[in-house]
Amino acid sequence: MAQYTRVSGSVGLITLQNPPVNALSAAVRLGIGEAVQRALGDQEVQSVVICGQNGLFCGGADIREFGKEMTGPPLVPMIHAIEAATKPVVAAIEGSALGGGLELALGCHYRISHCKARLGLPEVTLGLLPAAGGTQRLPRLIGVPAALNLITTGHHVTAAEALQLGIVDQVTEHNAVDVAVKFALSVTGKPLHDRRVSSLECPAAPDLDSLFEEAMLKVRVACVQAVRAAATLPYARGMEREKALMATLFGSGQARALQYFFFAQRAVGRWSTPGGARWDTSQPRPVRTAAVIGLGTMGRGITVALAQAGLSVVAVETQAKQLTEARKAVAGMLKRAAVRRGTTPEPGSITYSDQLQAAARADLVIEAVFEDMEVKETLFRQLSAVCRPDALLCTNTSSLDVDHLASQTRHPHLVLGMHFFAPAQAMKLLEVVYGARSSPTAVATAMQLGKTMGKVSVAVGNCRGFAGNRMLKRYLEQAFFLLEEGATPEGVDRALEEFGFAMGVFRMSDLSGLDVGWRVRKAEGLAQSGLTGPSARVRQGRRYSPLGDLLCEHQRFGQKSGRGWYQYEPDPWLHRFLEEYRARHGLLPRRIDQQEVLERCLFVLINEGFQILEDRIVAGPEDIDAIYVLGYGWPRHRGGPMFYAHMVGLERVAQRLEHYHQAHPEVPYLQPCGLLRRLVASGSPPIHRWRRAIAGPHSQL
Ligand code: 3H9
Repeated sequence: MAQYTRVSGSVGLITLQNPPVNALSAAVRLGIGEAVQRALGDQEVQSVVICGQNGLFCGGADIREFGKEMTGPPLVPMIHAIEAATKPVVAAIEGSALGGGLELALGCHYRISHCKARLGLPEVTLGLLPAAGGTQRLPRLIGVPAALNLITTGHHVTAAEALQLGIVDQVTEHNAVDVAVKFALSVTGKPLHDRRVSSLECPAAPDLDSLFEEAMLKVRVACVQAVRAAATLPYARGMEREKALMATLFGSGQARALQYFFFAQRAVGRWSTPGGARWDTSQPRPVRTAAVIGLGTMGRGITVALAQAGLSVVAVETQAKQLTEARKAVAGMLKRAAVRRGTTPEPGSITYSDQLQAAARADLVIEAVFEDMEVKETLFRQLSAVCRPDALLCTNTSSLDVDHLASQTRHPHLVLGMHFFAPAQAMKLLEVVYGARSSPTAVATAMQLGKTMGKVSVAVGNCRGFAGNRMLKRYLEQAFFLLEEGATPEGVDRALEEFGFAMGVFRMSDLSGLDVGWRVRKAEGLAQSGLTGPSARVRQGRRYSPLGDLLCEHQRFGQKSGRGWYQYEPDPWLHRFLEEYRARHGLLPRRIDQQEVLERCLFVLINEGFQILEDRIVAGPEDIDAIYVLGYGWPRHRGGPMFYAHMVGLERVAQRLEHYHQAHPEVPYLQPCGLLRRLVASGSPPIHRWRRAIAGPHSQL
């Protein structure tokens, strides 16, 4: 909808009304078109201002309409009509002008922006391009290099940057609508021919060809082609090109995955637990002071993330040397972040101590000490004695039992996992792990704190490895089995990297350090040295690969020791080692193609994802996808493992798993889990219907 009023005697004010972001839905497009006609036909009106209600100009096209049949008037002719108007039209930009919202503003003759507004063309992040004239008008307005940069990265700019670039005409600290109305009165009757961006010549840039060639190498080809059309063709032909390119993108799998992920990231905020706690019925408690216990790599990152979120932080480390080093490291991280943002580091929000007692007054405590149950048990008992009785006690464990830690305290309902990902100050993902006794308020508080830190928080039930690491275990296991059967680390990594992972599984393990998993496997009784014969490759009655353990026994811990799955200097050791290992265990190497690598590694991970859904560890597939894209490097343009399964087809995933299970009956996780089989039997419903299908006693399966 769009509301039309007349203000200050002669200004027609059009207000976009579609909460929460005034997206350009069919009704809004219709409303704007009608309001523009009214304003232009109103004899009393000399100029027009377009704004959005509730301090937000417009978040762009309504993404929920994509993929559905188009209804309502199209955007492009509507923007043309605004630009062609003979009365000046001024955009009053507050909050955001993104995508189609900015394209609408570019169709106006003037743009006034509030100083806190952000502007951008983020379509590329949804697998699209700005197809309401954005690729044609922006280069004409600000030149090809700057426009190419904004369109191909999707980056938002601040109002000050937009002014500098020439996107907006004026920036104000006051109410942008009031300023725009005054401005509209001042430009009444002025000629408009040089204010219509589509009629401007694209500013000349030196060596345009090499600029486009270079951009082609780095970015989305369609965006570059569309901007090239702006630089080389008349406006009308450029618009045809923009439309044709958009049509090729619109139905692509990438665009569908990126749009799905846009909503998935937001859906995880509407969390629920099997116990009935929900985001909309649970009130978070305010957290003003947080304590971090243990200032190793994770503790330091968490301290920085909390301080940057404006909390007062008490950072506790009992080892003097570590405390001194941490203090320096944290100050360095804050300084670097401030330089990046062009601000000065916030002073005085962190106090350091070598005494646990310093955490006594904190609203919430996050422990990030060594990953060892005994150490953590003792700490939780001490915290329970030292801290306020209403303090939330959180553990940053990546795998240990949250319920067990809760049982060490006086108030188990206030104990939770807050599983950060390294580097904690930068990674977007936070797993909030609730135990059997965690209260809804505790969950809501940790979820809210994650949001305050700029993270996407996902509520996850307590189980070994929670959601992310539990799935990762199956993926790693298959990668090891593939090596046993004849694959090489290079071959497996190549397949995964071509799929879209920034790093294959072995390169990733080398980076994070092989000794970490080895320590965990030793504690679980899985890593045992000196075993020979068939028992060397079996644990707890199932196939087990000791390859990771053997590498550690050879002091190959990954990049930190100069060697892991890869040698960082010429060294044929690993291939010889694998050959000897296969010969010792009577394994005949075979050629393993990329398809098998992907299916074995990814489908087993997806299968575990279905099991996690069935176990009600998370509430829906979006939770798993958010975890995998934001925490485990799953390529965003593939939407996440569960969305990928939906795209591939559940029947195919189940069939291929069955096929591999028959070939490897000693690997039970290759057998399609119950939920996957039931979904296939019920006709493979689309992903947005899985939640309903899983939902307990009312299950439709
Ligand atoms: C486009 O414009 C194509 C054009 O070139 C035209 C081609 C012909 N549509 O993020 P939030 C929902 S493509 C529908 O939490 P914030 C969102 O799902 C579009 N819904 O708020 C959430 O719903 P829920 C290019 C949208 O204040 C709620 O609004 N534009 C849209 O943190 C609140 O969202 C973009 O890519 C939308 N366009 O941030 C901009 N946008 O409450 C996408 C949001 O049910 N939007 N929703 O979970 C954003 O970046 C942020 O939402 C914004 C506000 C910065 C605007």
